[in-house]
Amino acid sequence: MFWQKSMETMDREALRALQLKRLQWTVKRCYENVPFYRKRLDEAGIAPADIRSLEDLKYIPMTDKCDVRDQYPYGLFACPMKDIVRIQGSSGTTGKPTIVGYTRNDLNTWTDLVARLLTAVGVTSEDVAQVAFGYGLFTGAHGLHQALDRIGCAVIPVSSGNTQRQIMLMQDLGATVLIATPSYALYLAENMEKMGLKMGEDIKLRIGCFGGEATSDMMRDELHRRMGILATDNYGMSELIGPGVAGECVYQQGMHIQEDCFIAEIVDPNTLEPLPVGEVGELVVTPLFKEAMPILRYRTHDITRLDDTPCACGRTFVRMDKLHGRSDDMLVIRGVNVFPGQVETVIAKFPEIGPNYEIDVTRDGMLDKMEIRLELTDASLLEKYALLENLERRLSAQMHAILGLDAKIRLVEPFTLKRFEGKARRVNDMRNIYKK
Ligand code: DLL
Repeated sequence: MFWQKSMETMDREALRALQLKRLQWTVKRCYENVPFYRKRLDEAGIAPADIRSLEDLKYIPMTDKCDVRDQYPYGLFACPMKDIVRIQGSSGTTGKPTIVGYTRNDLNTWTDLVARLLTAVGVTSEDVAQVAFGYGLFTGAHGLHQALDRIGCAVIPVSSGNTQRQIMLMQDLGATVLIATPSYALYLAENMEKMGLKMGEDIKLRIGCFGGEATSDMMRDELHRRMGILATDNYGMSELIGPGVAGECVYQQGMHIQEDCFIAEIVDPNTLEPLPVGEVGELVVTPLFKEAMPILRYRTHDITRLDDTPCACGRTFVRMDKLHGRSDDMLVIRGVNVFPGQVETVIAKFPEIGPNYEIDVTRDGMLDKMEIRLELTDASLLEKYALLENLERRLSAQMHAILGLDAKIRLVEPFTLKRFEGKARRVNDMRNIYKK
């Protein structure tokens, strides 16, 4: 199903022509309205008129998170405050949030972009949609809410948290679509099971639109198994617009990047040189429609791969893989690069282990130590010492094979690891504390 079929299925040549026109508009808007970009572009010796083809994109300097932070709060805005109708942001891990702004037109385009993704996975005006993202500066709740409203769904803005009430409303109001982070959706599923609720009878959910953090294949299958839903993955970022940048269609072969509104590049995260389609690297995105806060070649620090092979859904937009990780999520442990996602790859092969995990990294003298806590799916295993020992040994060997280093495996009882209402935090790197 399509929301704006003519755009979503545009032929590649027409799409490239549209991208170029919109890129030229964006560069000009930045140059003329944002002193930060004028200086950057002048320093690089680029004038807006120099952008004559999409290949010229590579001459434009990249923008990074620190630039957004340095220009806090409004330094990157390209229009007067009278034209701004919404301010959102994302919580930084430290200090002030990243602030982003929208004009009326920005909000309108954003709403359609998200409506496309929802429609692509089968959401219609018949649906009752429960939004369990936290309402606030986070773009997730408002971004999805606006689009659900535009489609004509009955929107239930429950916000995140208060799990029992969340489930009660889901049951009483007959929600058919759930909007949440995948880790919170799993937590909801666990609680529904504990409450003895029957999927399909007490709970009517049929589609889960997840995002804001990775939905691994394992999580997707688990969410499908436990809730009976089509669990779909959606990618976005506040600085780029919020949700609406990319999302899966029903074929779930990667997330279609909405290329009429974004140019996606993959670059080598070390050299920042563009890589050909099919190579794994850092995603760099240039939105092509933003009036309030245009941003040029934004480094997402998200690691992925583009796939331009045709998709059975008919969309002509390239797809991005589920994220392989974040370049700044990478842990360097005893000189070995480790991505938390690798742990998920291992546990996916063990039915005895649930999808939640925690990684502690500590330093003992000069030596980094890694402990991975994993949750058993069946508590009775804890009484079967030989089985447990065997499981631990197999997990250690697999972790060693995938991560390339030894990690201590600790198996814990079901439902004992921390659960999250928003984005999950799986890694506790305590080495700085230990260094002192
Ligand atoms: O998370 C926007 C969003 C909200 C997207 C709801 C989808 C649904 P930020 O708070 O700025 O924006 O965080 C952006 O979250 O750089 C990724 O590292 C991560 N992220 C977002 N979506 C996914 C996903 C929103 N589907 C950062 N898979 C990004 C993996 C994701 N990581």
